[in-house]
Amino acid sequence: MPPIIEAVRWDIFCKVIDNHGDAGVCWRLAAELGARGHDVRLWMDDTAVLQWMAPQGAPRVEVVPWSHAVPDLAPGQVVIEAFGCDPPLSFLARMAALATPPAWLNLEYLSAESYVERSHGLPSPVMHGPAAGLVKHFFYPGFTARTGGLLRERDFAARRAAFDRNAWLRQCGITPSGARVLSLFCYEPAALPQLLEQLARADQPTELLVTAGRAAAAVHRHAAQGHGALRLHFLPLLSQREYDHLLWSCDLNFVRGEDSFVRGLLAGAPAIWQIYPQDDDAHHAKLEAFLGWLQPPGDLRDFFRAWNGLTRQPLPALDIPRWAPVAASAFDRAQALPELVEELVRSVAQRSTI
Ligand code: TRH
Repeated sequence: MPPIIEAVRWDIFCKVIDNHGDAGVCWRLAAELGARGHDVRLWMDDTAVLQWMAPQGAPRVEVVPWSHAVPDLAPGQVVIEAFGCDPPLSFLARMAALATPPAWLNLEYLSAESYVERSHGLPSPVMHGPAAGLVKHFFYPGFTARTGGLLRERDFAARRAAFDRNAWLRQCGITPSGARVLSLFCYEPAALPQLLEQLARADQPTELLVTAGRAAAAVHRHAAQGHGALRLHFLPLLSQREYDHLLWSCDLNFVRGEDSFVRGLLAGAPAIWQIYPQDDDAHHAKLEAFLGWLQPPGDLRDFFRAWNGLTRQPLPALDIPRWAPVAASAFDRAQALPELVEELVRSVAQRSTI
């Protein structure tokens, strides 16, 4: 049995590049470490997003504004650098000066690609700068037993079991009826007008809950109001907890980026992923790798590809009853993956004398 570390202090560094994913992943990790008894300092260069994402804060988590004037704080026993964001030089110097430097992990992006298993846990010796001589290690979330897995809060199942879907939907002005309920969190997919048209023309009515920000702006550009069988609801920015409630309430969720994508999988209903687009089209291989893991039927695979602009084929018709068992199986498999916080703690314990 690998050694398990006692509760220690973690420093998590997060730079907000764009969108909400960097902050979303780091906040979720910090809050879950706090819930498990660890003390966490979350260093963020832009904390504004937390006002709506986590207005309630979290026990044992202190947010440290990360600006040019770096606070003079002694490093904790573990340093997490999220997505290669380069902690401040003065902090690295303090790490190197310690008799027992902190365990240092670079938390990477989630992918189902095969390089993840190869790269997970690899050392990256630091050759230059104030941290020269220290070694950081890569930590990759992923979809196999040989990766860092996915984050699942310890209280996830209990929260889910206590959740009242109908009451939550009523708050949004939706009374349970024969309509299917969908949520939309996306960038600006070229196929969005097709989706709206498909829903408007369908035999079955649809309540579409549109998240605030880019998704709402994109829908506004194409359909200020719903028509035909489509009813639109524009949501405010939700806290992460409320966003889970949205996902748990819907028959199908459109998700994007990384964190909402994982939450969509864990919600257990079909989740259509818009992957974060990259200039060199690296996201194409990333999407295909995930489809390899999901093993969807042909029309669902085609839907993913068309939604992400990998093909110009028309969007297939949404077929929630047929896609639901695929989502249920993905949920079971996601539950069986390593749990990310446990894996982080385990990997720190293996590499340090803490
Ligand atoms: O916002 P994103 O597109 O973030 C992206 C990706 O993470 C991408 O990989 C990264 O490189 C880029 O940012 C910089 O999607 P993501 O990852 O799903 O993050 C959204 C977060 O916002 C997630 O934690 C859920 C949360 N959220 C809320 O808390 N309330 C809301 O109302 C909504 C819509 C989302």
